[in-house]
Amino acid sequence: MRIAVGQFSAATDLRLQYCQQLGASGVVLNTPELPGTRYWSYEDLRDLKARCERYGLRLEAIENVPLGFYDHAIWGGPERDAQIEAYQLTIKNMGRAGIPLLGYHWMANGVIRTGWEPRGRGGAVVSVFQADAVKAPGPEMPLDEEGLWANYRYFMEAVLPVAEASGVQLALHPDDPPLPRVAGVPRLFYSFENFQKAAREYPSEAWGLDFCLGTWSEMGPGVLDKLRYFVRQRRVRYVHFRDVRGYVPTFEECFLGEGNYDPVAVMQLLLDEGFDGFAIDDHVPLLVGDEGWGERGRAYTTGYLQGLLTALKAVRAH
Ligand SMILES: [Mn+2]
Repeated sequence: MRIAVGQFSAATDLRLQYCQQLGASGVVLNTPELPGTRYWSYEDLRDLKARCERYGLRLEAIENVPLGFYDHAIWGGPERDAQIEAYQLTIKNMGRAGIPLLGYHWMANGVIRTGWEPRGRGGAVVSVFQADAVKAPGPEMPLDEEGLWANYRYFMEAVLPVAEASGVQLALHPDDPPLPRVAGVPRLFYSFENFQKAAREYPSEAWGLDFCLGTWSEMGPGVLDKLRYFVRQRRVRYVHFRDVRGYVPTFEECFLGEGNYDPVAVMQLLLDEGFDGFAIDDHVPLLVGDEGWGERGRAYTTGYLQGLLTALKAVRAH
């Protein structure tokens, strides 16, 4: 098990140097800034990986292609087949470039928050969600949960075999916020039951999870049991370490250890179960002086995880 740093899209020298300074084992690029309006080329992916490696960082995963690469696949639009073909090409090119993991989600309208407010410790700025404050109803979606399932199956049937043949694993992030419908748009991966159902349908090694502790904990109590269930099934490819206070329909993000779960118990569980993937930061509270990506909040989170992992390993070695 190792600690990487993620949630950035431009692999600049300064950013990679910063990750190296934090002592990260690797990085996850989130929707990397690469040329291409439908798919990413082998050459660009190969060069991206080489850039990271020049800083001693493993490119652990790419998280999310632009939503415009596969939005029609999610809601069943006219470009669906063309998008799926291009998505297959991205997977093949990732495999050829030696990038083993592609994170994705199945949200037609993405992550939704109703505010960023100084509600964290000492006035740290955190994201907030209140279902009754969701404004601007999304576009009318002639779609329901069954339709989302059907589109998901259609997509998986097309991309899973390509992922298997390419040596690439797919890692599914839960819908955030995990509600059956947000801003008038239906959702699919908002419950343990729906994840279980998908896991049963896809026994493939290429079907895995980006287990976002924040989002999973927003669903309600018992996040440790859900994590243990999927870790034991060898489905968890990596973990988003982010803490949240409260459950849907109302929650706010917070510093690790202040929210819905005990980070020590989570790390202990991962070690006990022999988890051999990695953990990364996710959203982080913004500290004084932070803006944008939040270097200070990320350094805090990454150091916290590294210290926790180091301490628990040392205790086990005795
Ligand atoms: Mn997440």
